[in-house]
Amino acid sequence: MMLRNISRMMTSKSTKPFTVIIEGNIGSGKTTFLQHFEKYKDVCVLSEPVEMWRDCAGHNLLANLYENPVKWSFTFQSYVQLTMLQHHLVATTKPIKLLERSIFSARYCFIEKLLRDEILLAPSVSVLNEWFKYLITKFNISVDLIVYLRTSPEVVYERVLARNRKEEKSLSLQYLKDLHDMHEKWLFYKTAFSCPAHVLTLNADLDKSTIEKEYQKCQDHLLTITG
Ligand code: DGT
Repeated sequence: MMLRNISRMMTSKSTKPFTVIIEGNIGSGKTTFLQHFEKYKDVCVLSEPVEMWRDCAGHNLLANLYENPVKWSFTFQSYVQLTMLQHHLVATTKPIKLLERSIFSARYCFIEKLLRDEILLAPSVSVLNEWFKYLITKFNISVDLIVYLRTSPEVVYERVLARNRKEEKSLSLQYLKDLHDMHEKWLFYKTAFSCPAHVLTLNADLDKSTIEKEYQKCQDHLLTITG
């Protein structure tokens, strides 16, 4: 069903790449997923702009965020929104474009959580939201498929501890549980916000040695597009 839909889209006259956003909790394996697809010549892979967040004209906004969320969340989310928009707008001649996260998860998961925790207050969220609505209507940032790397919070917590990213030292299991719930409501149960595309859910609790069969499910869909 899905394959037929994608093929139909690709045989239409549009030359826009088939655009896939890769979503999932912190530590769900988005980077590893993207690395798997980097080897295909028909796929344009755009990793998340974390390095830009660590160096905005010399400022480490990611570190600022974790050190003092009340002070820096608005600044951070503003920059995330800009850098995500830039990724959505990257042009490619390749038929498939994969993006790590999106302007949508920034708005629907992270900003929403910051609002619920009262780290961002309603007026600040309103400003970010007005920008969000303006950007998604004025720019062509349409998405054709969402790959949801579904995990359990306990598993990603272990991974976050193991990778030991210096900015993330204060990340708690509770934070990951809350963020998991935001993703679940948006992408799995579909009870919060709208999904900009069909969602393909993969079991991303599997470790690197067994996750290939999950990647294969996505690969089957995508590589059919290029014929
Ligand atoms: P992966 O490959 O699935 O392990 O992906 P990560 O964990 O490297 O990438 P991601 O996007 O889940 O998170 C990178 C860091 O940036 C992490 O500390 C969470 C933070 N982050 C990403 N997007 C946002 C956002 O919109 N708002 C906030 N507050 N933090 C964000």
